[in-house]
Amino acid sequence: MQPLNVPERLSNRAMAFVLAGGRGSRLKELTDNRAKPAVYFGGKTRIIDFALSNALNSGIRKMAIATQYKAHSLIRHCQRGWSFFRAERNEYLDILPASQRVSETQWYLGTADAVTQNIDIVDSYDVDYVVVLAGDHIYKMDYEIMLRQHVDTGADVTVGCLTVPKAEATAFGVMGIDKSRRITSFLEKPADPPTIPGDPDNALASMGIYVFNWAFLRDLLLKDAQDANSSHDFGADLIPEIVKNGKAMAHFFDDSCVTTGLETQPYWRDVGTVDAFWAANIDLTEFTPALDIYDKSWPIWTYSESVPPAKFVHDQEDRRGLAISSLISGGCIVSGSEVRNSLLFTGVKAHSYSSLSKVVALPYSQFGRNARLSNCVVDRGVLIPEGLVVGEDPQADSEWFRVTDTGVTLITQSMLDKRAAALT
Ligand code: ADQ
Ligand code: ADP
Repeated sequence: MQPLNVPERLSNRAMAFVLAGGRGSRLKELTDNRAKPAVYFGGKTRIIDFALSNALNSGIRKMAIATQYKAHSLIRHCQRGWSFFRAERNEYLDILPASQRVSETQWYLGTADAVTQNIDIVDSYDVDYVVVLAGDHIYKMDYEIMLRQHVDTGADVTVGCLTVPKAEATAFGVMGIDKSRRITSFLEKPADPPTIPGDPDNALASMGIYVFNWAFLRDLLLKDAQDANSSHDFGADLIPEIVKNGKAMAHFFDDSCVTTGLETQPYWRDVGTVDAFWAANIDLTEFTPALDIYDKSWPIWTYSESVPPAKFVHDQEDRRGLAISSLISGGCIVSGSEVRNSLLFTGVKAHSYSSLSKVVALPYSQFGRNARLSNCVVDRGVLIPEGLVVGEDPQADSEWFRVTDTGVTLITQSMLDKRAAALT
């Protein structure tokens, strides 16, 4: 019988190396005690679940997660949610805290150093390709397609890229390419980003996603480790070096993003600021959100607590508990309270006469009686006192809370504690 001509999935011979060590300081107090990849998103998941789910859905069964800044919450989440990989099936998931593995004085320096310090672990996975991912973006992407392009073009590195407005491009690696999509220039976070020829408003930006042949990357990392002038960072050092002396190819996100009929545009968000975090979460409450989190063909896996269903209570004082155009997670109780255009994570309680509008409430936050909040992000476990009004007078709010330029208010427990101490 003729064998079926099914191309081998390259993901079988690849691992994902997820960089999850950065703080994400523009998220302000939301990352005081947790790294950005551990920040909650979308009602049940955390930011890192998107990169890990993309890898899983792409067929990758070997993953390593490098952690550093305030890693406890992230490590706990990955251990609880992502511990189903089985060595007997040749599947691995290792969490690699920066623990001075190489020298007694050094934590991970740059992003490349996070891989260098774990060369032995990558070696032990016995893979041909390494897909380097950032653990801090929200998107759905099939890395198999990017791996295929990498192998077909014989590149040393393939860099994921997308188009961003010129004004935003200062936060990215910005590249120029030729007709074959070979990268001809790469500038890390340029003050004046070069734009796409014929498109003066936009630049071609690196997503911080790279595919390498492991043998090539291994040599390069060992060389880079000896270079006293290097900051040991992919974007600042390694990618520009390959562009100059090797073959670096651009892979367009549009070619491998996963979309459903609901999504009219490829979706990629860096929810790295309080405004962007709030907006991307609130967008999920829209009639047609930009991101389809109900897509069964590309599930976003996570650790999820076992909790009872959300409950809506018509209270004893004849007040209805209701939620309109909102996402309400398990374990929530909305009692005699009105919730509109809001996203409530696990275990949130809204008590009688409270009202919430465009509020992102992280797990186990509670809203006391008569509290009235709009355009807020409320941190995990925060107890909003009875009668507190936020979102109607930004100047008054900013005395105690963090109010962004566009009028979103971030509330944490320590802000409330300071306020309570000052008012008594
Ligand atoms: P940056 O946005 O500056 O640029 P960076 O701080 O390098 O991103 O973080 C990338 C990822 O690595 C994040 O997931 C972060 O959590 C993690 N990380 C940071 N430092 C780390 C360390 N020491 N150890 C382990 N993990 C670490 C990069 C590229 C740009 C590209 C953007 C896209 O340098 O070229 O355009 O990502 O967002
Ligand atoms: P999660 O990210 O799961 O919501 P928490 O916000 O509860 O987790 O905590 C994140 C990490 O920060 C945990 O390691 C927790 O022990 C620690 N932590 C939380 N609050 C404080 C605090 N006020 N001071 C010091 N560490 C804290």
